[in-house]
Amino acid sequence: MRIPRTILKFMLAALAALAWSACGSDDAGSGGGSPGGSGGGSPSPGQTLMIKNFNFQPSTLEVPAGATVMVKNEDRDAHTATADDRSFDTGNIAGGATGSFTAPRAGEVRYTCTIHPYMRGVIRVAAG
Ligand SMILES: [Cu+2]
Repeated sequence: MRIPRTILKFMLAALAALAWSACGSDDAGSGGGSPGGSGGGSPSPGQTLMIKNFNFQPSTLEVPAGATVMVKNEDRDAHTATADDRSFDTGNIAGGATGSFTAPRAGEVRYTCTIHPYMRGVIRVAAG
């Protein structure tokens, strides 16, 4: 059986195109893969502060500098988490609501609830 030359040429071209595009997509796949998927997405539990029964939990929280710390108020009363040095302040967080603040520069920061000044907590901010 004889295949006409034009069809043969066409098939070769198609094959070449196929191989080329396959190679191209393979390149994109291996080149574009970023290392590690561990850093993405939701904040770790370590960066969530809970307020429960007029207590900050944990009473000492360790977070990296610049991290967003979620503050979950599980009481019915409003609370704040306000740094003694004012380096952060959530403002009023209504009962059942969640606020947040950005962890300041590295160091230990004492904070309080401005509505209930006997509520005390510490965050330890790690460098980086
Ligand atoms: Cu309070």
